[in-house]
Amino acid sequence: MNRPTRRRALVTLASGVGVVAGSFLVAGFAERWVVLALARTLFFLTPDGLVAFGIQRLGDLAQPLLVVGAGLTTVLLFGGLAFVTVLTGRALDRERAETVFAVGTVQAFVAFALTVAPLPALVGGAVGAAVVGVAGRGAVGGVDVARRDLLRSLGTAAATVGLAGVLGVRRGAGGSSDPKAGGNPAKETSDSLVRTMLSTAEDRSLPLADIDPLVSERFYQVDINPADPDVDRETWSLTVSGAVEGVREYSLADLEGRPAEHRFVTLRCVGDSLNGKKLDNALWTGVPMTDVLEEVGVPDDEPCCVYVRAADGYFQSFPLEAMRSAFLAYGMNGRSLPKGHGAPVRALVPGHWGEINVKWLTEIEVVREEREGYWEKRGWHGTGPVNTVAKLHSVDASSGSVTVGGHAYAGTRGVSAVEVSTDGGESWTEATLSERLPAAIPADADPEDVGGEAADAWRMWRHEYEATGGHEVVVRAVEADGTVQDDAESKPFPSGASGWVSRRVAP
Ligand SMILES: Nc1nc2c(c(=O)[nH]1)N[C@H]1C(S)=C(S)[C@@H](COP(=O)(O)O)O[C@H]1N2
Ligand SMILES: [Mo]
Repeated sequence: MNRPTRRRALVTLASGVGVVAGSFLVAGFAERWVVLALARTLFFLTPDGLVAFGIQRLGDLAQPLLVVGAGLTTVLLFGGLAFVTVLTGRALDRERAETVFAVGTVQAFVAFALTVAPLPALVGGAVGAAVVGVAGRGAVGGVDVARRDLLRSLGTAAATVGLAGVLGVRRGAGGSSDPKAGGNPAKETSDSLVRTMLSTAEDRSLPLADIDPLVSERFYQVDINPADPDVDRETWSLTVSGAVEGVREYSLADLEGRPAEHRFVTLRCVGDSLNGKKLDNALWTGVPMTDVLEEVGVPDDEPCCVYVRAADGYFQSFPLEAMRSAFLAYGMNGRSLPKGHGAPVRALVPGHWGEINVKWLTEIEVVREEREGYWEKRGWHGTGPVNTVAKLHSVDASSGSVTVGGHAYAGTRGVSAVEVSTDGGESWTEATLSERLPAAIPADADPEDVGGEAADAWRMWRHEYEATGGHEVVVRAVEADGTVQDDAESKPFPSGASGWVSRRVAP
């Protein structure tokens, strides 16, 4: 490549960067951003087998890598378009202004084809054209491409990237109206019943270093797409159809107008590693699914299953029996359901792996045969009940004695004890266990009525002891019926991690 061509290639590559940054200025980190639109397209074109392999191999890195890969591909794509347009302009002996305009038009057109969003596409094309435009005659028409042409282009592209970066940080740092599931919600909500529930959870949490109390401060998030879908609360609806006596469609107002309840429910992802952190608990507000199923009428010959769809293209199928005990949640910790956790409405299915707790829910179809869900098509088996686990996330050896602790969860089987061994599994002691969280309660109940026991919530455990040398701590949960957690070890893929968590502790 001679020098002018090399410089011209760099100018047009900078133009590709300009498109990416310009589109981000308007779209933000959403599907309307060219990079995520391309990521989505690439993801859909990738065979399911390869996706499954990638996710197993890369785990939590898969999604960031996909975004970075799509980002580079987008820059190359729009840079390439600009390069070809500039060469064509030169060959046809076009005016400089004409070529610059053509660059922007081609880029905006292709961006629109990818995103189907006019504004991010237009702004992307405009910045792409500007980056080429500022370069001067040489880069577009003439033979010589001066150094300053290149510098101007790179400077313009870099400035747009900087602006997009600042805007992105602003948006991320509370610029959005979306409430995050963090902080101390008990102090913010005006609902006295919710406040009572949340402060009960706070009071029952065990004092342990480095871990969340009984209501998670940061609730994990697992999604098939890098960006959450934008679902309009006003036009959103949930259709319940299939093998039912009468198909019905519910608006958010319909659901919010029904008798509601508050429930503590814990979620765990089937992809969570044995001592991983994809296990969290919240207080949810919504309506029991039984009420809805009664209303649509399920025939007596009992269809086996449901098939559920969501606004992000996600789908799952699981037993109708599990759906009967489910909950349609539109609130979380006293606020409306955050976008990242499925706004406006998600399903919560007690005791089952996270994946069937479908977010951004739009359709429930009662069906007579089991179908494959999104993850099942990719080799997972995560539609059943969770495995029992006792996590070990808190180790504090800063004062004379050692304190270990964590959360334990057994789905609807319930945790009745956690046993700890500090000698690698030779001998076992019962740990201190947090009191059970209170049971589900109607939203119009009196705060005095808070009581009973949550059917599907984790507990915290804590154990303090004296130790001198390094040693192996092992923990296991005991279910409510006395069953000791299985010690057989398995990896998360395909049906969830199992085994006893153990960790070396050196005081
Ligand atoms: N629509 C939709 N629902 C979804 C998912 C998704 O990608 N799309 N992910 C599922 C998975 S794998 C899990 S573990 C839980 C996680 O819920 P959370 O993100 O609120 O923690 O949501 C489930 N529901
Ligand atoms: Mo999951």
